[in-house]
Amino acid sequence: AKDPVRVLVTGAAGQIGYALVPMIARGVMLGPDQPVILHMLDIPPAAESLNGVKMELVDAAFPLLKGVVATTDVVEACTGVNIAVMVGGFPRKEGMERKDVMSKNVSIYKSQASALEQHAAANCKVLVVANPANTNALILKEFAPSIPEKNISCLTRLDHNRALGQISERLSVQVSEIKNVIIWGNHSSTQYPDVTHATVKTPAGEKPVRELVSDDAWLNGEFIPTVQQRGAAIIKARKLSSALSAASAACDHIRDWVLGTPEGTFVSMGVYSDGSYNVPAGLIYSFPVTCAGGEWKIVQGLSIDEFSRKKLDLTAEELSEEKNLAYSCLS
Ligand code: NAX
Repeated sequence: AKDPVRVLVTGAAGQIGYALVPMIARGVMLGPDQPVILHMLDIPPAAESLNGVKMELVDAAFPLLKGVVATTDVVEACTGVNIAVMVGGFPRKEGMERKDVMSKNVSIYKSQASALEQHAAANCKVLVVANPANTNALILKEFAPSIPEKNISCLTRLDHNRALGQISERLSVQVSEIKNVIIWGNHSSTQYPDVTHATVKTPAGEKPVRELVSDDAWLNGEFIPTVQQRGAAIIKARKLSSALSAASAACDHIRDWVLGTPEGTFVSMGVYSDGSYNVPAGLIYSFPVTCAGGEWKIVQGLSIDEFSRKKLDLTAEELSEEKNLAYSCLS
């Protein structure tokens, strides 16, 4: 039998946490033969509720779940973890300035970076979900200099999956037949959902999405803001933000990173830019990646037309601004 993998979920008493921990305990994230030990962190006001989640995990009697650590102590939470899913953060409340929210999250991610750096297992993989996800991941990277940058990422897989969902509905094809959509940039409304390289498996072979949809006005028009603003549409409908889809996407992200992407398929991950596609180096930016042997690699050589170029640059500009704002909160 395999040794258990320790998975940290911060903000585990929150909405996404409540949807995510049972998925991890059932093997959705790491596979049906991989035992896990869950580490759940939240803040003291949520301690009782966190303990309630722990009680439910016990009651669910998950065969793969070999232990649960539920704590408000960052060091205890981070000790020995192999995977860290950072869902905890300070939410933007009505009337709050962007800078104030940024400042709260910068201080959270700065201190959690140090705890991970000092206490997590060597080669721990980190996924930041909490918003502003890209910039929180960047702060975590900066304040955990001994964690290799290839081990730090942020979640844009939900946006990626939303794009697959929209194409699936439009073409009335199964989502499993569609691949290689791309989310470029920030997990925000400036992200660029790109279908230029996406294909659909049909009885007549693989066809480009652009050929099958054939309505460029829809692909370059409505489709893009629908994906960009899907989070807001969910809030409007549910009066709560996306949770089950975010949890599911976090599992997809880690599963593909650890176990690999299928041959010829790429997925979107927010990762440290090396300057690929002329995206400024030093930002955490969502790129198309393939994964093998536990490592991601940015897909190279995709053509970028003028329409796409503008959109890649716009979201990079927003990320540079966020980065500056985050740094201004440090001083
Ligand atoms: P909730 O407010 O339900 O849960 C957040 C939890 O984090 C709370 O239990 C809170 O007590 C805890 N927390 C706060 N500060 C903490 C700290 N310093 N250490 C540990 N825990 C802490 O929010 P939820 O709906 O679960 O969303 C969580 C985060 O995910 C938010 O930042 C949200 O904006 C972000 N999202 C990111 C998405 C993505 O695709 N990247 C999509 C979904 C979601 O909007």
